[in-house]
Amino acid sequence: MPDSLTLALSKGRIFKETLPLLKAAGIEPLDDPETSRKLILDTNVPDVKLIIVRASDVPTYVEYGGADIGVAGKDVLMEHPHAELYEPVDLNIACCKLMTAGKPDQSVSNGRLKVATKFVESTRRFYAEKGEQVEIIKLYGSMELAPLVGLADRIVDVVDTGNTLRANGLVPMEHIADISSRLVVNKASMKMKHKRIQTFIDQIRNAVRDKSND
Ligand code: PRT
Ligand code: MG
Repeated sequence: MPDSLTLALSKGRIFKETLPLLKAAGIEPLDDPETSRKLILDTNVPDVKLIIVRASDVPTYVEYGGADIGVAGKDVLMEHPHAELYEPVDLNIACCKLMTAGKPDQSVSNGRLKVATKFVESTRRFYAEKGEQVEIIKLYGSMELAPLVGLADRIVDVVDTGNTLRANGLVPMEHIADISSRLVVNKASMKMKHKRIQTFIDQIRNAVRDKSND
């Protein structure tokens, strides 16, 4: 179908916080990804489908046209600095901060700081801008563990309440970036389905604005 739409979302907080915005655009999924095993969800609009992908895979699906539109955290987008994507709307959802953290008592040993993170690109850029040489250790999750077992001096992770850091005896240190989720759009889709996608973008933008005026 020439003007059908496929939207890529991740389960969890992004899905939950995107739902009310989709609803304002007249789109409601017919299944709940938390209970269904389906990865393609039909919606009340016959030619609009949702695909459920890993948060960090959303830019890839949208860039290569596996989906026309997606919702991705700015933290994830900053790891794909050369992705060919439009980023038309800041959805102001799933907000958090990208930060460095470490043990409170730690005096930095001489030699290079070891920094464990899944955000390698942002971490590299942050320390490069400070002119500090660091060794970056790539992890895929549970970064908080790394300083506790001596794998790293610091971590770079997204922080919301800070409870996870506190529970592991770590403290937030430097603020790297404010993070929220963004609408991203495939460039070819934007050309080929311009009217349909522009209408969707306008509806989402209005829903974000209405929410902030509540
Ligand atoms: O789970 P998966 O590996 O597939 O990906 P993901 O963990 O990146 O996905 P998900 O769904 O957890 O997060 C999606 C997006 O939500 C991220 O890309 C961020 O943009 C945004 N977001 C907002 C957060 C948080 N808040 C957040 N608190 N992502 C992760 N967290 C983690 C945080 O790192 C900590 O481990 O949640 C934990 C609790 O945070 P505190 O500070 O409240 O304790
Ligand atoms: Mg997660």
